Amino acid sequence: MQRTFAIIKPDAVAANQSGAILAIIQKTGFRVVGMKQKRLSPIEAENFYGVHRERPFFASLVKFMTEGPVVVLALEAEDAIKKWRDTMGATNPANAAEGTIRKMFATSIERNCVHGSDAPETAAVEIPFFFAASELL
Ligand code: FUP
Repeated sequence: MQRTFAIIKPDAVAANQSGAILAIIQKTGFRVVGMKQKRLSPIEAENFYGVHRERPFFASLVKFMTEGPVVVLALEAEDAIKKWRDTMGATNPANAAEGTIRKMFATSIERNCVHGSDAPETAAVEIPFFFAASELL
């Protein structure tokens, strides 16, 4: 079993799509190990996306990620990291495959409705960034 970290981003929460996305998550066979709705502070968003600090889209990305509440999730499944990235679809919804969450709900490369860890080392940082051990059930 492997764990990954997911975010339902502000665009999807504001559009009341959290339930639909959660239904896909559960139907796809993930166990929800941790879940909460919160609003990211600018510092949290900047640190979470720290690897992108020098990229031209960084300020806009931080503004987007803090514009309203998000749902943060720790998900468990066999091969969870790849499984969740396959379920999300490509970063740019224009390139996302039919049936993926980003194809269904994302409106642009920035407002792309969900996040997922890209590697085990990333998941190992991202899960404790948002969850205390006692919140992972
Ligand atoms: P992903 O792993 O699919 O979330 O994609 P990246 O780590 O490459 O990018 C992280 C986030 O930065 C994306 F979800 C959206 C944002 N981004 C942009 O806004 N513009 C870009 O050109 C690339 C990424």
